[in-house]
Amino acid sequence: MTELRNKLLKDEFKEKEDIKKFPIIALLDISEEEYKLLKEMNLETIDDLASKWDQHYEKIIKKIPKERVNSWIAASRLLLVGDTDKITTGAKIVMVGTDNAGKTSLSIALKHRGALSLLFQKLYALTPTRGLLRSKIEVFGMDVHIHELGGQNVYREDYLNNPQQYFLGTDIVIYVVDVQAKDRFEESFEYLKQITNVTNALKLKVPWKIFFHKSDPEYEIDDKTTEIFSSIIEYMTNNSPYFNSAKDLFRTSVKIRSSILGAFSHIFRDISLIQHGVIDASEQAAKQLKADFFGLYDFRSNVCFAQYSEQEELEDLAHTAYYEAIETIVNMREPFLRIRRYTLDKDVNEIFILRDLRFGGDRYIMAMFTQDEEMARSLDQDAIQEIIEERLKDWIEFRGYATFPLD
Ligand SMILES: Nc1nc2c(ncn2[C@@H]2O[C@H](COP(=O)(O)OP(=O)(O)O)[C@@H](O)[C@H]2O)c(=O)[nH]1
Ligand SMILES: [Mg+2]
Repeated sequence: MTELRNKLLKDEFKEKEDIKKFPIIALLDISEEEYKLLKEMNLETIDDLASKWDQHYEKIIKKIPKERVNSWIAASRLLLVGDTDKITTGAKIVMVGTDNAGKTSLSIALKHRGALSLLFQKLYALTPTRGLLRSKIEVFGMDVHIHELGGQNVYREDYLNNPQQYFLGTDIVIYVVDVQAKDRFEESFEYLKQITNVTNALKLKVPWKIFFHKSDPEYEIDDKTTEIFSSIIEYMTNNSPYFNSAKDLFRTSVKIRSSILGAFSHIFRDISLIQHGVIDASEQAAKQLKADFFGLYDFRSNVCFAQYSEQEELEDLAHTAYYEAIETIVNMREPFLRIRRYTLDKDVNEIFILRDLRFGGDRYIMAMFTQDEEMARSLDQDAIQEIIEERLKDWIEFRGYATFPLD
């Protein structure tokens, strides 16, 4: 705990008692001017920020970048852990879309490990979900409940008539569109409009994500489809306050599993209050490991929560390499290490290293790309463990306090 205080507070506050009453300026990364703005909105102490932030959130983020505000809220919550244990809630994702869009397949493909042929056997055998299907994935110790709303007409009416029953307490809504089902675009768009209408009427401040799913590598999108997509994006931009087409839109396919892993990982990082701390820590770990990509994956769900990438393209490649590597591991219960070489454009050679790690009672999988032969050869398990532990342990320990319930 003291270590956390050191990371979050300015020097002069590190030794003092009664954090609750500290002025917000005690936080390490906040300027006088920003503090003044918060004070004008009646947020003065760490306690105010941890417990009353939501009353002023919309106003504040018009003046100060949301990422900064989120990191202060997270910091104050973390500092008050103990007083505010109840904030560990886990997260709830609702997945919607017409039947057959691929909702069930998405979470199966994300979690699957072992031979790829087995995955496709599973997906092939799927039958349309009836009514509500609940499943759970674990993302860095946080329970994430996925509620899939079966898409047939008979059920849709119920969601639209009793939206509170299905949507209250939701952290994210994912709308899944089947890009290959051209004859059902109209219907899918109509359903999306109906749902956004009811959630808007409920005043649910939920971030929406759109998956253009079944974007298989060999499938070509025609002009008419592109047009429909543009109208969906335009509609969402105008009708959902939190929708940002630059980051809330994903092309996914079970045939490119990295697309699904990438999408879910982005979403979790995005809703986490501690994202900035985690990004910084990941970058430091990467630098120390001389890695061009560094990722820490949750052992059970595969979601990559902590990530740093020197170039954006490496992210996809890393997720692909990750799946390829774990497909070959027969016994995941035993400690494992995988090393593989990849030649990229311009004769750049990247060494991919994958290994399992433990923090506390939990297991993680670390993946990295490095061009440094010497580093790759000399890295032993303890060294990696030590570096990551030093950089990321606090964040991992407090991850559960860092979900972002917008409502
Ligand atoms: N080509 C292709 N088919 C998919 C993809 N994802 C799912 N499917 C297939 O679409 C069908 C419906 O999937 P399902 O997950 O049951 O849809 P849900 O009704 O929305 O839950 C199944 O036959 C899947 O195998 C994908 O990315 N590409
Ligand atoms: Mg289903």
